[in-house]
Amino acid sequence: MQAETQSPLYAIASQFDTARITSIKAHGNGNVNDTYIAVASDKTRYILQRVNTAIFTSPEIVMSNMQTATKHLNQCIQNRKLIWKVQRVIPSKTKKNYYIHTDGTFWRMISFIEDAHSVDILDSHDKALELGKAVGLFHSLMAEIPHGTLAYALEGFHIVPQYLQAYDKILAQHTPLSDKETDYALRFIQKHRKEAVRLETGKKHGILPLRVIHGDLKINNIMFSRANDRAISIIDLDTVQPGLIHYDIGDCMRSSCNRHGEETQAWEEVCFDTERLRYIWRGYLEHAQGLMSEQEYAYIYDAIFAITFEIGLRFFSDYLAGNIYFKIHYPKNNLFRALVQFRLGQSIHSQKEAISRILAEEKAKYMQCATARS
Ligand code: GN1
Ligand code: MG
Repeated sequence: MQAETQSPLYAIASQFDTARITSIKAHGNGNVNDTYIAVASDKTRYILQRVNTAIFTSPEIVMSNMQTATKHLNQCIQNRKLIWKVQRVIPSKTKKNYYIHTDGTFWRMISFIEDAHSVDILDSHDKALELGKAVGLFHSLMAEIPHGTLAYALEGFHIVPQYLQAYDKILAQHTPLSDKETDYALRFIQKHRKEAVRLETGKKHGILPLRVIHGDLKINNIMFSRANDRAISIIDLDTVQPGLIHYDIGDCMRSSCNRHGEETQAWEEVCFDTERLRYIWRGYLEHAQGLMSEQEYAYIYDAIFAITFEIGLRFFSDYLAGNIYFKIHYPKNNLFRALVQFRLGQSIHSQKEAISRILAEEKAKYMQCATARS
């Protein structure tokens, strides 16, 4: 115990304004930051994180965006009596919302959402509905913050043409080995690169407006109550910044409608589950149906395809570049992650009609109910 509390992590945790920290353990499976659970002598649990400053090069912006978002969410909860939990940023003893250690590393502490859990794979339609409601609620509340009040925590985030440019550059420098997996990835990117930029075209033409987005709305950032399986929080507010809500919707759908999860090596079995889509979309519309124009609705299929393509492209580019961005657990981890997304993308592409039909059906149903209610 003595040796344990001498780890530099304890010195770092002691910089935050909490009771004495008595235990620290690694937590979660984030791909960029290092995350720990710190328990204090009064039994309160906290999340202690080292922010990856090679990626978030202005971490103060991350923290100030996070505070703007959490302040607004807390006000909404109080004023509208919502059943929702928001992570609190714990101040440092010098009253900052972060601590920079003597070795230059950047740390923050946030409250732990108790009595809740996240999932990597949805096991029921009820959870899918709940997940959609959570995302819709989050978007509708964030839309009340003018996007110009937030700075960019990550420039270029989700901008597919920029990821393609970076990929072309990497490819010009490294000739990848020819094997079945790599060939599949190369061919998929080549075949679909034109379709994957549609959101950016919509943005350029003024059809898709900027709003405040989450930026990383994948399935395991949504928390469910242990008591009743209601979605009660959305965590990981690192990338709250101006963007297209389509990025979030795409990210949510690609991560939630893949029953094999993001980390499987059985990539050839991956497919996009349209029934999950139906329930998530239904839940989303319950809270957010008034947010988008008809023209914006017309880009939802494109969003699902584009973000799946984008995440695959980023994994594959990182594999080719020598795994410098995403943490890996085995040498070909990023290659297999990319293949999972590309296979999912292929499945989305081949079900375009069914996906578009489900999106339209649910929207029409919602509109009918809304009219009947009014
Ligand atoms: C990264 O670290 P994590 O899991 O919160 C990445 C997301 C990807 C995700 C894929 C800042 O998020 O964009 O969708 O991995 N975050 C950043 O699992 O690049
Ligand atoms: Mg994240």
